[in-house]
Amino acid sequence: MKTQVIIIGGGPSGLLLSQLLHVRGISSVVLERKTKEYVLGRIRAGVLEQGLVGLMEEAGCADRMHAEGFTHDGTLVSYGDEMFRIDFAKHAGKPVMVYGQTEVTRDLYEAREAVGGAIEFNVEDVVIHDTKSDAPYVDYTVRGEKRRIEGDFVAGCDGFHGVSRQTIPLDVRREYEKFYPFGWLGILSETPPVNHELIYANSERGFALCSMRNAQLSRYYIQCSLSDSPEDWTDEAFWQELKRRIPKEQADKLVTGPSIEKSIAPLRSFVTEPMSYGRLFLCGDAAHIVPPTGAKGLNTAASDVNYLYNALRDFYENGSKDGINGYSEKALLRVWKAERFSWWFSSLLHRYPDQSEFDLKMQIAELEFLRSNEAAQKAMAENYVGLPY
Ligand code: RFL
Ligand code: PHB
Repeated sequence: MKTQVIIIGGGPSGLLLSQLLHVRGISSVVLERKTKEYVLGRIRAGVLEQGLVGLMEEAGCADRMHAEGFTHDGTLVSYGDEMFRIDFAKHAGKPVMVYGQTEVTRDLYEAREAVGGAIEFNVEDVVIHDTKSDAPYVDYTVRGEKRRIEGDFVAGCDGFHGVSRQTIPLDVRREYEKFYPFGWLGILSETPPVNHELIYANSERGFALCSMRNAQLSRYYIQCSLSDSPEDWTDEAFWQELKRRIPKEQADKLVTGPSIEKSIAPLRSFVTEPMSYGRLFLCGDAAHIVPPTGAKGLNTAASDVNYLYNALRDFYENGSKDGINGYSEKALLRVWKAERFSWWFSSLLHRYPDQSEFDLKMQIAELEFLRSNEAAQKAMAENYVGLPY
């Protein structure tokens, strides 16, 4: 089999890239390790930057998002019973879109299927070859049958546990990593959200986040111990703990109900450099991970896709290699800024086991500075809605 761009991974990065290339007449094949149902079963991101919304529009996949998504002009930040709002519209001139990653992925799958886009599911044993040449190829297995696909380029969109990053030799690759000594316990429940905007809460008992998917579907998170498992937490215990971590005024109006999903995610910051090796280009979680505080994971994946898509267009439409040669450097500049913001916002809101009394005072001073200083609010808002591509 032959194509122009071989895409490893059928998550949001791989599907978005594939659909954008299709719009420009560039062919691709997506190789996905799991089934479509499995990919759509993962409950993940919920907040989209305008950059990603724009890419979905360019890909011709934004109609349902515009019909069903919610525009948010600000977010609330609380500490104890204190609460203040960061106004995105005022300070950054842009809103964010609340629309689940599951729905983004579903829309992209539908668009790929509608035009007969090639996606191979259940692929195993993916091995990427010859990315330093002009003719890379990928070997893989489907239901025991060995297959090979040849292309001009390989896009590694296979997430943190994929093979693409590992294809870059260790003497070329440099990895930067930070672990956080806690996780997020998240639940999805068919209840109306406690507030029409998100609430990021710092409390003595640890972080909490009130988010949503729509008017009848809420997503809540609480900071938990890394040794906890979701089964340790009954729904009742979760709601009780959440109520203790958000301002009383909010806790009193929280509508609780049975969870329909409950999971724990560890928090980590991770970046690999470079993000390309010959004709292999890494996008999204394959190259970097952020802690979810600040909602930058999917959005940073989208900005990588934006740079790679434009670089490939420039190659096929104008014969220019400047974009593909500059991809890694350009993508990393923005990646590190998203890493900084996610690390800063995480540090501001969580309880760390080794925090001293002094450290706690610093957190509160920083929160009060943010609450009272317009320049700090502007910096926060600009980062949250997304730095320019
Ligand atoms: P994905 O989504 O992991 O998709 C990679 C795909 O590659 C497949 N794969 C392979 N395929 C073929 N061969 C192999 N060897 C393969 N190995 C893996 C996998 O099956 C999978 O389908 O990566 P991608 O596309 O780069 O997308 C990244 C996003 O999923 C991720 O950054 C976000 O979900 C992070 N994130 C959030 N991001 C935001 O922008 N806003 C948010 O509000 C937000 N909230 C979150 C989040 C992530 C969370 N968790 C669970 C990590 C909340 C949570 C709780
Ligand atoms: C979510 O709705 O899942 C969500 C929202 C904001 C975040 C992280 C996750 O910062």
